[in-house]
Amino acid sequence: MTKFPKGFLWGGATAANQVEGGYDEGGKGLSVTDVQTAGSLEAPRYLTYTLDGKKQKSPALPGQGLPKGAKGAIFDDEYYPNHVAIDFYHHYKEDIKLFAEMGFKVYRLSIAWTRIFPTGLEDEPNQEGLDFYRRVFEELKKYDIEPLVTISHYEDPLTLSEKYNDWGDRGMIDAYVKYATTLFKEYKGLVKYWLTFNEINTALLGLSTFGGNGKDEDFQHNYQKLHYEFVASARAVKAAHEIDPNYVVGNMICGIVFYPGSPDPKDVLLNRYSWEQNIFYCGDVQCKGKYPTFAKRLWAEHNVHLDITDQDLQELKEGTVDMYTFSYYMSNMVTTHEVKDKVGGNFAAGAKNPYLNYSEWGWATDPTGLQYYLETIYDRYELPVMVVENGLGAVDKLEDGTVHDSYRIDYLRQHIEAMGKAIENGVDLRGYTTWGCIDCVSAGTGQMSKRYGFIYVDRDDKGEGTLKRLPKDSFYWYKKVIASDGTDL
Ligand code: BGP
Repeated sequence: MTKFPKGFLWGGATAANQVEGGYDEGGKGLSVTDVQTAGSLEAPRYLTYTLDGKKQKSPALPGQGLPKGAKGAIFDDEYYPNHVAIDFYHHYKEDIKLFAEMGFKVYRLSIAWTRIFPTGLEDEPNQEGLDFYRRVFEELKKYDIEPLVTISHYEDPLTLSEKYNDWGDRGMIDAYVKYATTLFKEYKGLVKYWLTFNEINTALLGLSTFGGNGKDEDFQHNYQKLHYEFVASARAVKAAHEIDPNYVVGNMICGIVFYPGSPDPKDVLLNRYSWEQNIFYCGDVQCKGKYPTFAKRLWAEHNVHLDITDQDLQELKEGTVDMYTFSYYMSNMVTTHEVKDKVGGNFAAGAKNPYLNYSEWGWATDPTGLQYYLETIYDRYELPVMVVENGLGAVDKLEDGTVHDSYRIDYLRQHIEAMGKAIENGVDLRGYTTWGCIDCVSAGTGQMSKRYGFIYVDRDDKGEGTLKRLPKDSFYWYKKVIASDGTDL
C-alpha cells in the first residue's frame, strides 16, 4: 500500500452556500443560490425570479445565473434550503472540532462573496463578514488545520448577476478582483491556499455533457462568461502574488473522465473533442496562460465571437495558476451511435458503461478513472495537483444514533488507492479533500438527503430536524486513514 508523501493534506470540503445558512445575518446580501428552491432527489432545483412582472421558476444547474432581464425573488410559499443549510454560521466551532478529531490537515471552504460585499457594488467591505471568516480561520489555526479557500463557489451576488447578466459584462471582472484582493489583504498570514472559481468548466459541461442541449446563443454567452472569468482569475492570481509571494493559487475544474463508447474512430475522435471542450479548454487557459489551438474550432462550431482584447491576452499570460485542482465523481461515455442503455441525472449523461457500477443518481463509480485523470493532467501541465472534491452521495439511514455507511468507505477506499497509484507513477499530488465532509445541501438537487458526510446532520428535505451532528462509521475510518498516512484503508 502506498504511503502518501509527508505533509500530504488530508481533509474535507464544503461551500458557504451549502453549509452556512444565516443567509440574511451579519449584513449578508442575497446570492444567486439564495433564490434557489429544492428540486426533487432526481430533478435539479429551481431558480425563483420575476420576469415581466410574473412569478417564475425554472430548473437551475449549479453555477447558473438568472435569465436575462429577470429579478431574483424569494417567494413565501417556497422552501429555500440554503437559508439555514446546516447552520455552520452558528456551529462552526463544533464542526471544526469534529474535523480536528478526524485529524484533518486541511479544510476546504468557500467565502460567501455577499458576506464581504453584500451586493458586490459597495466600495468598502462589510466588516461583520470579514470578522466571521477571521474567526473561522483562527479556529482552524487552533487545530493546525490549513484553510483552502474557494473565492467563488456558485454564489455570485444576486445584484451583480442581474446587473451584469451573469458574467455577460466586463463589469464583473472589476467587481471580482476588488473582492478577491480584499480577501488576499485581509487574511494574509491566516490563509495560504486559494482557488479562484469552483468548477469553472461547468459553463461548458452544462451545455452538452450534463444532458444539456445548448443552443448557439448559450454557447456564445458561456464562452464569453468564461473569458471574463479567466481574466478575473488571472488578475487575481497576479494580485495574490504581489500581496504575498507565499500564496498558492489554484484553478478548480469539474473533473470528468471521458471514454469513447466504441472503437469506432468517430467515437474516439468525439472522445478527444469532449476532453478538449469540457476539460482542457479551461485548464489550458488557466495553467498555460493562452487559448489552445482547438479553441478556434470550438468557437466556430457554435458561431461564437468573443470580446477579447490584447490586454486580456497579456493578463492571461501573467496570471497562470500555481496548482491544478479538481473535483472527481465519475466518468462518462460518449458516442456518435444511438444509445440503447442510457444514464441520466444531473451532471451524468450519455451511454452506460457496462464495466462500472452507478450510484442512485446515475454517477459512475470509477476509481481507475481518477488515476487516469491525475496522470493525464500531470503530464499535460506538470503542476502540483489536488483532488479537492470526491465522494459518494447516498441516502443514509440513521440506526442507533449513527450511520453504518460501509458503501461510502468502500467508495473512498478505492479512490484513495487510485491516488496512491498515480503518486507511485510520479504525479505530484499534494492533497485530498472529500466533498461534503459534513452533510450539507446538495448543489444539484437542493436536497439534504443526498448526503456525503463523515458527520450526519439531523435535518431533512423540508428543513425539519435538530441540526445535531453525529459521526458516522466513515468518521472513525477516515481518522484511521489520516493517522496512518493512507496505509490503513
Ligand atoms: C460539485 C460542487 C459541489 C457539490 C458536489 C456534489 O459539482 O462543486 O458544490 O455539491 O458537486 O454535487 P451534488 O450536491 O449535486 O450531489
